[in-house]
Amino acid sequence: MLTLAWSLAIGGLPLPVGSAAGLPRSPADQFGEIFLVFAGLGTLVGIVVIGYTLLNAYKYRRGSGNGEKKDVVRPELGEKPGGGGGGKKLFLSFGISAIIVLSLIVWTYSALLYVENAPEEDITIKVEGEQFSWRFIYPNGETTFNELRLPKDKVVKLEVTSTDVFHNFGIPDFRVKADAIPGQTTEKWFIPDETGTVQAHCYELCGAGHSGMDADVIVMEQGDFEDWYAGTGSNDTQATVGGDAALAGGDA
Ligand SMILES: [Cu+2]
Repeated sequence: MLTLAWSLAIGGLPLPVGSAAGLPRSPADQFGEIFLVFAGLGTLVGIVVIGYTLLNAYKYRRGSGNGEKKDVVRPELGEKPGGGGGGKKLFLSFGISAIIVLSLIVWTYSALLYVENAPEEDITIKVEGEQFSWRFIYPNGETTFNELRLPKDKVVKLEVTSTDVFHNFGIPDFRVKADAIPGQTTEKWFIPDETGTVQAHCYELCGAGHSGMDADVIVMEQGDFEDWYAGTGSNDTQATVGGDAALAGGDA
């Protein structure tokens, strides 16, 4: 109960539910919020601890007259110190710490569960890593190399894999990162919320050309994207064949 009250109290954080615009909250928003809460609480705890330390260092400085009462019974050598209020302070500080830590675990876990449970996607794009480039395959078979076009404010699902060695596909601006492993598919979802071009990189050392294994991620207005996508239907078969040919020729 206390845990829940606390998690609701931290900055009045919204629980992970849909945003006002009808779009689900994006993983980038979730991660940003987790970072802010941890950075904020860390700073707060730091200020309290360092502030209290400095306050006492000043209060009990030499010559201040504090802490020098003559009637205090000090323990003799080998004797257990008395006092301490029956451990109330200790109990309180442990209690508060436990509530904070447990609340953070519950809240962070629920936020990450939300990211794990992908909503209904608007478009699914296959991503294939191959030394040393990225191949993007759209639902209509259209295949592009090192260039990923996306519609703004749509739920995008990526199915990431590799045709040779381990790679890792990441778009830092959208907080997306997915292992690209041969024979496996890693799914990731996100919502591109700004038009423009950002970069995707490979995040797994995969060979001599790893550092140049980048791709342009071009986020377009929905209308522009639909126009572009409609124009790609004609080379449907060609694109698929091209993709297969490139796949077969991958080892050459
Ligand atoms: Cu790489």
